[in-house]
Amino acid sequence: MKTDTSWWKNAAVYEIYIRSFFDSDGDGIGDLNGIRQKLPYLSALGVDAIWITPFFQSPGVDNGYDISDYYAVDPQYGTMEDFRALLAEAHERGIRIILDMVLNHTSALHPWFQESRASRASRKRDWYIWRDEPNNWGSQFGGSAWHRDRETGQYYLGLFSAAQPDLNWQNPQVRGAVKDVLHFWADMGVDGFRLDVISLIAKPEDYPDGEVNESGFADFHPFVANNPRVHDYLRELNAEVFAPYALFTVGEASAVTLAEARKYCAADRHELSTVFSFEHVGLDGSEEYKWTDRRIDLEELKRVLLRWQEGAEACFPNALFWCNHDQPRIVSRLGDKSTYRERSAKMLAAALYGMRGVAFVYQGQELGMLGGGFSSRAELRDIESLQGYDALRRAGYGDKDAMAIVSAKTRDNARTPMQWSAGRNAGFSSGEPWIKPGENHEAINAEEQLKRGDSVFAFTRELLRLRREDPCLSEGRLFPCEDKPGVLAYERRSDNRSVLVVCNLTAEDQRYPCPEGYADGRVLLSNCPGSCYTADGRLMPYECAILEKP
Ligand code: TEU
Repeated sequence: MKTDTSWWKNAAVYEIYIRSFFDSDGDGIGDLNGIRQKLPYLSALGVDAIWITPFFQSPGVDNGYDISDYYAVDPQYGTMEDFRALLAEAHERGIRIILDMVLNHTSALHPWFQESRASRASRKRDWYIWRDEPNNWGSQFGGSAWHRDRETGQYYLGLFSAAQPDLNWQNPQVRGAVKDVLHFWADMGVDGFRLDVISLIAKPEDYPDGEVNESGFADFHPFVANNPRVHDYLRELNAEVFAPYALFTVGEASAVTLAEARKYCAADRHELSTVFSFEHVGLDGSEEYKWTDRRIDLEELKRVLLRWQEGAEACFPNALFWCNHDQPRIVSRLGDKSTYRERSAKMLAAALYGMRGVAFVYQGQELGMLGGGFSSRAELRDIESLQGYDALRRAGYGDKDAMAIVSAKTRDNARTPMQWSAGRNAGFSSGEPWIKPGENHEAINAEEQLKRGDSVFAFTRELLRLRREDPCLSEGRLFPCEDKPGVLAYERRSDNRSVLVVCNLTAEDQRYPCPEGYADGRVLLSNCPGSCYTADGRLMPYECAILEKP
């Protein structure tokens, strides 16, 4: 039994999208040995843990989020021996490993589903969700959420796609099978799980029609997300797996409110360590219907971030993230893509990781990587984006307009190869990469940034060090400072110290007089060396500073 249960409370967890991280064998696809080779890089950045996206056997319709064998490593990512070697070497370096478990659904090729669909009388029929008639819910990746099975004449629920049938968690045999999977990996020594769309596992008793939106279907989230039974299921997993192994768990909680998040995360409820909520990144509407040109409003963003800090405070550490493998890159979204790229990338890091919680850094974010700049359908790889593009075309958009919308929002933005060097394929692979590398890798890459003291990498490393070593930044309560449009400012206070985080979120100068007591403050971190902010209260475009009260 492990005893260290609190290592994660202000940890830095680095997300690796395995397919795009580093290809060790030249097949154009990242792999486990690729991750192992880059452990020194991750140690240099100073991360406490890595979360690796699914590398289990899968037909790859959703790049591994459609698992056909939870006990096998997909050969394109390596072997079980490779994984054991990675685990051992990471642990030697003090880096923990978090696995990404997709338990809401399996692949349609999983033997459980194959058996379930074989006949209405199958012993595993009830392992999935079958109905005679569909309702009007749409699936996340396009079309109906109900998929007709020709052989048996019924419809099965696949909230994401037909290739990803939803498991029926109400069936105790299903929960037993899920726990077996978790035990298997926990026994091997992994340190935690990221639980894919865990807020969706408990389905409602009935399946009422909803209000139809731009997609031509109704959004299923209001009916499925956070069904009260999800908490029973999580308590069961916690008692039998998470607690006995002292595992860190982060649940991906689509459509979670703060009140719901408290239920998932409060220590006395024994469910999860923390949850990803999407309210801040969903301010452009992407959680409801993604394919519009709506953008995130900065003032709303500030309110949401601060509300989650305040609301989580006494209860659980927030999961702090800007980016993941489903979200467009944050500099492309909220920062400046040209003149102030590095400065805005650093400011965005300080704004978020200055807050209380677990810091999640997505691969390439520490370099200020940008989105993919996709210009044609042929360049897209993601099932959601391909279906989104086709739906826009059917709705009457021309190719250029449809591509403009899809290019800004596609998940492929996050999935272009990690930019290791200015060389061929950004140093990601000696073969043909499965997705096109970012055109900007000559300017934005790890090799170049590692040589430079003022890089985004160096800034991120320093920020993570401060979070680790400064009790005020790890434990201190957060107090928002006076509000001014375009500026995010808050104080962190511990018993005898106070630290100010002040950020100009805009490309314009801002006047924000230095809050009382900080005019002579020591600069712990700044993205504008030589700035006169404490003296004149002027913040340059995207300037940020972390100051310690004397
Ligand atoms: O994502 C859940 C999900 O709904 C995302 O599609 C997300 O909300 C959306 O992209 C934001 O606009 C998880 C995984 O992270 C994703 O990669 C999988 O495709 C999905 O579950 C299905 O397993």
